Amino acid sequence: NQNAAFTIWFTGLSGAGKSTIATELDSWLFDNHYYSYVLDGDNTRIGINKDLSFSRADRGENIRRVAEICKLFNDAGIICIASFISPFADDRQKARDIIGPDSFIETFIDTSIETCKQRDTKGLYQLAESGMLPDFTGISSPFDLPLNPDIHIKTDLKSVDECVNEIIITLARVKKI
Ligand code: GGZ
Repeated sequence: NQNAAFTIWFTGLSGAGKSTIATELDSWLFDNHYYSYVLDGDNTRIGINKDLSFSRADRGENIRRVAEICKLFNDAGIICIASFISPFADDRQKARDIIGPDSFIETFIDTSIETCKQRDTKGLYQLAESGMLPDFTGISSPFDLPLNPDIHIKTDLKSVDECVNEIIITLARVKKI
């Protein structure tokens, strides 16, 4: 495939479904003969970003480094699916600037905080609400709503497959995949 690679940037709360949708999209891309890679907190915060906390400044540095990695992947011809809470609008804008505006597809995985709290797969919301986990996004740290995302997926009433299909339809339109 001759088209330039790009980055699909997922933003959304913890428990919104970013990783699940990212994994399914990654597997669709593989099945359709695209090279792609998922970057998320799990594979970056244990390695290249293990010196970073969840303070305002460290989240900014987290997003900056990840954006630089996405740019390298894209240069190598690989589609990046970046799955980070990335709660601050100015960090997301900086990521767009680093990756290049034509290669950055901001995708808001929009799940209500009530749904995220109900899932609470890792018990982090409960910890945060009891005050034992400071600076937790949505509880004690802000999430700037994306005002003009390239793709807006309202997950609450949709299946994972429906969410992935919506993304693919938009990628087909704007990126000719
Ligand atoms: C938010 C936190 C926090 C705090 C630990 N705030 O749902 P998870 O558990 O598995 O994924 C979340 C992950 C968020 O890392 P990111 O690199 O995506 O965040 S950011 O973009 O804001 O830099 C969550 C877990 O780390 N986690 N503490 N205080 N999420």
